[in-house]
Amino acid sequence: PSAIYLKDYTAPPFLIDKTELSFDLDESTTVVTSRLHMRRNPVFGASTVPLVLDGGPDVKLIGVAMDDYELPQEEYRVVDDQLIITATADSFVLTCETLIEPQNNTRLEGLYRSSSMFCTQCEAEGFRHITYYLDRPDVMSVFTTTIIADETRYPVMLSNGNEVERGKTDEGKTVVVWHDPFPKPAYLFALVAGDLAVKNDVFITQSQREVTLQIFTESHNIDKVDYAMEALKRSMRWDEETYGREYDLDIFMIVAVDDFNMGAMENKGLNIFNSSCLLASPETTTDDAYLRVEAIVAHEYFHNWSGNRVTCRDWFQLSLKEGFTVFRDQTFSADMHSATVKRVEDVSFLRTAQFAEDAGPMAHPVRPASFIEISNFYTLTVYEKGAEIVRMIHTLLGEEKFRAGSDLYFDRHDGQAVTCDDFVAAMQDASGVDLSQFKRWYSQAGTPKLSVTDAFDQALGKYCVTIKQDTPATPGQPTKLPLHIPVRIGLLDANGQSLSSSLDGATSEEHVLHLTDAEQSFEFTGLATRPVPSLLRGFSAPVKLDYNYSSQDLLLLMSSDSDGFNRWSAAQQLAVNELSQLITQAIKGETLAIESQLVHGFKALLADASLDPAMVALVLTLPNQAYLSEISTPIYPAEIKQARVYLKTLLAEALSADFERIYQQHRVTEEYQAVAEDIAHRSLKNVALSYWAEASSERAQQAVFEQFSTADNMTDQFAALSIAVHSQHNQAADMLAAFYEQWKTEPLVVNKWLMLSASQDNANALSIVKGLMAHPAFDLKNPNKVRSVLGGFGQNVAGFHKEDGSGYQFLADQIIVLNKRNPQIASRLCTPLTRWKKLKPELSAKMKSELERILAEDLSKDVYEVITKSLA
Ligand code: HT7
Ligand code: ZN
Repeated sequence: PSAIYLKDYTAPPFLIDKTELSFDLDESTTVVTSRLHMRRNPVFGASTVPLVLDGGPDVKLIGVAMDDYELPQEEYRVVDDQLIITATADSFVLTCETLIEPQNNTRLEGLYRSSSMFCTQCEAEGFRHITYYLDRPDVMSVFTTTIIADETRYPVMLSNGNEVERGKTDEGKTVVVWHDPFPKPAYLFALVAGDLAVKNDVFITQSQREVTLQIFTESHNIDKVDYAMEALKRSMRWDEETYGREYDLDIFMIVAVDDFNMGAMENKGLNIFNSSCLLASPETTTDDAYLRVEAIVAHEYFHNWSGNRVTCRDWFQLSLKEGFTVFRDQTFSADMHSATVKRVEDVSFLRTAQFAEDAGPMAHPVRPASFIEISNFYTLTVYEKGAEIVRMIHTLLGEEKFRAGSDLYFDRHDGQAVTCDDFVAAMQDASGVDLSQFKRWYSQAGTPKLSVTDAFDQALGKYCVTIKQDTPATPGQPTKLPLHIPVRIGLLDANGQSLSSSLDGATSEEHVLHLTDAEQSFEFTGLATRPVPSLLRGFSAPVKLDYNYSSQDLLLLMSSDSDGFNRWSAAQQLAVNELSQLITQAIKGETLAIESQLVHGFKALLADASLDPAMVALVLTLPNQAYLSEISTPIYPAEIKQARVYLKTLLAEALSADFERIYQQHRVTEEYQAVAEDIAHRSLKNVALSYWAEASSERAQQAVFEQFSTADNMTDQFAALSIAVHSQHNQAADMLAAFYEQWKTEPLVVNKWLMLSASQDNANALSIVKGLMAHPAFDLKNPNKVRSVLGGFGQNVAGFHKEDGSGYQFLADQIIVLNKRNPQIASRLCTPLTRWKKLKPELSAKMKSELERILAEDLSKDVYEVITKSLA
């Protein structure tokens, strides 16, 4: 397989003004007829380039006609899945008849079966698995879709836009016609047919139009969509109020499907969701999952403007819609709940997973310069770092100018397929802020490191901060240019009071530094004593920060900083410092021992009843295995785990009475509600229980078991079960078995059980995981189940990183099996193996040899790209 390059982009030689599709649905062979109203693209002038349409190996061509003249075999050819027609008029109607086999489609791209329904997934290049087409986002067309099916089995038949006709064929099949008036690329096409239940609602837009809202699921799940429906209405209102964006069709539909490669898909007027991202009920869904449902419903809805009305010119511009839409959904969730909690969660995820991607062999810019398989570029870099870029623009412009920029962007480009440069240009034109250097964020990969030093001149009351920026080399990018980085900063006195200071004539308690040079100094005046700097408040840029904070400074920031994010960040840094000492001791084979300052910090935290319990829970949460691995070179997985367990136990023993008190104080006694206040109490109570259970306390063991047995909601029941499993509770095995028995008819809960079971950290981990894959609850066709078991196993230090390499070998075996069946899922499973260069030498060699073993197979483009780049 070969790469394609952004620099080679050219406009499409042909356009498709109208697309008429007809599907005669059948599980084994569906007949697809397309009538494409095409013309040569005028930007090419008089051209004779042939017409080349994209298809797939699973599309069987029956016949081609041009303006109703059936083309003889010699007038077209199919080469490498492309249909090539040499002689065409300047404008014509092309008719194609193709056959596809939905029930044999295990890739879950194009048209496929999930349970007893038909559904589609066309982003990025799935439409070509349905029929021959110009399958690229800059070809936008008005679609009319006819669905023909047996109504007794498929009473619900949906596509984009509005239903405009319904009738019967001579054979008694039902015919439904849908028309979408908004031109769209093929990746936004959708079709669903099945025996589905529906929940109806309405939304009145700001201009008083009535929009019908419908959520479809299989009938046994329809009682779990109320939360998603409310979240949808909140999202629609928020987008009107925050961005002035109103929904444009008369109907908005969402369908839940069980088999789906990703979370959800924003098809115009007909979103399709992985059921795990839509369904919610107190008994079966945890607080985290409720919040995820709300965020994903919002994300897909927001795409109606940032993605559908204004779409991407080409797939290199993916972050144009994804980065912006993630930023929009993050802000929405922050507005609905606690902004600080949301920011901590988002940053924690970014620093753990995106930073690791940026430091690995698949590192790429937010706007990649090349790819072999675009599905591999739906990454944390494109999504999460892309959102950070939009957030930095927001910081640089301020709220009002940012809104002016987004208004200009939507007005200027409505109905167009555009680039990241167009987005930045709109922001710059509307605000007058120069973003020319800032644009480097889109093209430079790697996480910049800021090294900060400071000096205080007592006589002049002057405090000088010097910041050096450095972005490490990444594949294909050996050297980097300085970026324009907004650094939000505040200063504290020794008592933790916020200090006012002057910088470049502006006096304030907080400043935004514009770091543009490789090294730059900033002078703050008007200070009586040496301050403690609170750097990078709110994580104002996606960078690594290096400043030599003392433990005293960190304790001060942790207790007193007016920036909630930095209070959390200081606690994390203190924990990282202590864990690093312990990891070093473990690597040297020494007995672990530490004089922990965190004990004092936590003690004060637990005594302060005025704090937001959700924030306290986050501060108490030690940096996880993945984050500690990201900041370690080389990685010693077992020693990191040992250090974490040691520190957690030390804190648990020292503060056992405090954790017990907090556990009792924060029990929510009212009926379950997924609202911020209750979520906050549950999170603190369960973090407290997880510590208390680490202390050798009979009462704690009992509390875990009691919570597991009596909980009336999944958050508490699953928290107790996880604590039991991870703290080696003597009833853990019985509890796991009881949990499965209780929930075996609820697939989404069974997935949680699969994941927890696979993550059990013990010597038999591998045989447990093999047993899970042979369990009747497992299904290799279902990505959620594969992700649960293999994802859980990936977090299992003892099992996955077993010294003999058997964990790596097992994962490689699964990748080889899935490579042909579902290339997208197989490729994502490779991620843990791509970190081989960072592991300690003995493990590194074993991982590498598994990558080489995979490479010897006949690989899909998806897996080939990840494996070759990892081995390069
Ligand atoms: N825009 C959607 C991306 C997506 C996708 C991509 C590749 C393969 C399968 C997929 N399913 C959905 C989801 C989103 O970001 O909103
Ligand atoms: Zn998206």
